Amino acid sequence: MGVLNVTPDSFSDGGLWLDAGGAVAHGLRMVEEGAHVIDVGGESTRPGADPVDAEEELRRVLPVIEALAPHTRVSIDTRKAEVAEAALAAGASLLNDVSASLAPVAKAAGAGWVAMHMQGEPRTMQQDPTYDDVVADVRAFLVERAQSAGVDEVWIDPGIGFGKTMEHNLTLLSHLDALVGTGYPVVVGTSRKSFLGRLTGGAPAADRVEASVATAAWAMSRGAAMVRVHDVAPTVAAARLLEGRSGPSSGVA
Ligand code: HH2
Repeated sequence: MGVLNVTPDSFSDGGLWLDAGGAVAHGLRMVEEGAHVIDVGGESTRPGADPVDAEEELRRVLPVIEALAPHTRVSIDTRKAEVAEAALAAGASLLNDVSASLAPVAKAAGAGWVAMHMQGEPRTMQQDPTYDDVVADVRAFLVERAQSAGVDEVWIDPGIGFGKTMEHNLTLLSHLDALVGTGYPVVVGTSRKSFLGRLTGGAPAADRVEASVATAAWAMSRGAAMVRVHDVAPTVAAARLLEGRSGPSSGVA
């Protein structure tokens, strides 16, 4: 899943793809590089981000979705039912729902649904995230949402960085099997996130590519069915390497 943020303030690509033509070209480039889904978002959910109204969000995403949908699967990354409905009508077929609350919209549209776990809401979620047991809490939340959704195609996502400390993120990544074991396909988004900056000595977002690819490869090797990334080409290279290693003809122990 390639990330396409049509926003002025996303933490890593904010402002880069505000012009619809540039955004579409970047989306098509990610498809050429091997992305299967392009995730279009018009509101940043980075910690501390200001909310955007539905009209502005739609103005940003609709032309991009309409142009990309004939060429690739498009997902809409939104927390608003109104935006999700319009995006699905415009050609998106997957609802990437960081609030895990829009299943009825996906169901009504016959679309797929990604339920992501978030503690709190973006403006305040990093202030003091606490869990009894982060893996068990996230797993229980996602299974409950997935089971009650009534949607045929449900994906679950631990929501790396959404109301989670670095320790929480690393614990979730090292126990991905707990989510994979639910039987729902798992999505993981670590790409360029701030905990990778901290782990790599303060690298800015654009210099977190290696750490992003390494964590995506880790997630895929632990059974994640989809990774949400900014850097499609090196992630696809890592995915192909993993397939080769574990493929039936590799013969490598
Ligand atoms: N992370 C972000 C946004 N949407 N969706 C899913 N399913 N999983 C994620 O981990 C996830 C997500 C945050 O990253 P980004 O879109 O790059 O930045 P911003 O929210 O600032 O636009």
